[in-house]
Amino acid sequence: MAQEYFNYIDGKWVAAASGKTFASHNPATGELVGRAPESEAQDVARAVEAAARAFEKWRKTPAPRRAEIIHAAADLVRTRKQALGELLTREMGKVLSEALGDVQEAVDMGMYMAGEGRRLNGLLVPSELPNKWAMAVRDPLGVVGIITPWNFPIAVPSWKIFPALVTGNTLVWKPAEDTPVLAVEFVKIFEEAGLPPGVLNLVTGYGVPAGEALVEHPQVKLISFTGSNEIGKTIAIRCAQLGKRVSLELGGKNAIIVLDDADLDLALDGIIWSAFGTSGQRCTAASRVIVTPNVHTKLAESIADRAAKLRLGNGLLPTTDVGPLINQDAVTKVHHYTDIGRGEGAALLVGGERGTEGDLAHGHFYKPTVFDRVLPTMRLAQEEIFGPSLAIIRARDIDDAIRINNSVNFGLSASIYTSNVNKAFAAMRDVTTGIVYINAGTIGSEVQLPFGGTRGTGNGHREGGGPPVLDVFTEWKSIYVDYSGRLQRAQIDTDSLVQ
Ligand code: UN1
Repeated sequence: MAQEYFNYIDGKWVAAASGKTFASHNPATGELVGRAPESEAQDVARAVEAAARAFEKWRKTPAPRRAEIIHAAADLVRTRKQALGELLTREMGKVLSEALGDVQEAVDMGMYMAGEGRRLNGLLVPSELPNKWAMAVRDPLGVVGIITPWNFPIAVPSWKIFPALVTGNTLVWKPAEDTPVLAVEFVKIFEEAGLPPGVLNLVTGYGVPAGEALVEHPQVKLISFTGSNEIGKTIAIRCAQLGKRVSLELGGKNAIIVLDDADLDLALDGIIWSAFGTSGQRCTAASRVIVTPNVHTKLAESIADRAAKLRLGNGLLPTTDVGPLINQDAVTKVHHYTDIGRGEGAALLVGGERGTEGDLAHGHFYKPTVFDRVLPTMRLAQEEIFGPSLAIIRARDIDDAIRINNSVNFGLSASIYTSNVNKAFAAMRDVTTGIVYINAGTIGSEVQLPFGGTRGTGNGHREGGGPPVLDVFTEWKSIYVDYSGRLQRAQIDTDSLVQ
């Protein structure tokens, strides 16, 4: 019998009201990892009601006390890092070292947000009138709904849960249907850390009906969503109609620019890591290399060479470089783009097919794929593939490269390799993505800086860290205290004050 997992509502582990469950499988082996509740609108409603009941007390709990619980949770994540990492590889597929990094990112975020419990800076500014005090504080929103992806099943939820909690919100979390067991294990940690019942609630299940019910519920004030563009757009439209705040982190089509003066070995390492790490299933993964003429041929050959040597396999094995894709649909999608690339006339250098040899036949594997002679306008160079598929594009010079970089409908991450400091600074100024790397690949954000992007990547919010994440989960409240004891009119009585 497969182990069965439960929703967490009002501090209790409960099945879906319908009793229905769905299965989570290991994408490398097909093994059953567990079964979780297939929640529907009534489960979501119970979770939202529990969160609404818990809100008054939680918002009045002093932030430093809230932060102690967050700190304890982050400590527990650290203690369980190895076990959580192994489970992460089993349920989601990424290689163990990367799975441990995913878990570590949650420790980092927890520690960072625990610190916010004694900060949560507001504003204190002079008033234009005498004997008057002017300040602004952050208020929690109330019940917030978070919907998270499978590719960073611990890190990305931590970017939302920790800041939401420290600022005094209560939450309902709907994790991706591919990684429900990890979500349960993460929530158990908050329970053990002493989070009061109802403050964090978990409902597992599918986008429709569970995620949809969360978006629709009138008591949910914010939807924070990380996932595909298509679903993000639907959520944004619905939230606009319902008058809700929505924070979106959607796709990417990230590029690494390599100029003639770059250290090519360094660039090669960054390209291989950014394109094929996590099997290309990061929002920040590099799916384009934009290279200037003198180094184009050499770089393309070296990339193809290295990509061909990457070993596919189960992420728990130390010999594996690249794990499986999340499911069969993902394999089909990546292969579809191989067909598109061929059809568009790009040159396939390596890969372009499923990995089916030996044990790979039990999982969802796709060989690291590299296309050369890709034109910036091709679909291969414009659309998010979310897999191990890399397009090499030639640019005339740095200006052309930056123009190509900025010409896609995404703007998450970009990188440039150059040994010329002037060019590096020009790129820092002119590249229009939310994250820019100099002489490093497109992946590897840290929690103390904002994470998010421009254009189709989001809607202007930043999560993942840095002080701006607090803006997602709070309302500003400006407070004026007049202690003059008489009527003082702003903008009007100020003239008489100037001598
Ligand atoms: C994501 O792909 O959704 O910069 C998150 C990185 C990681 C986070 C990626 N720190 O690749």
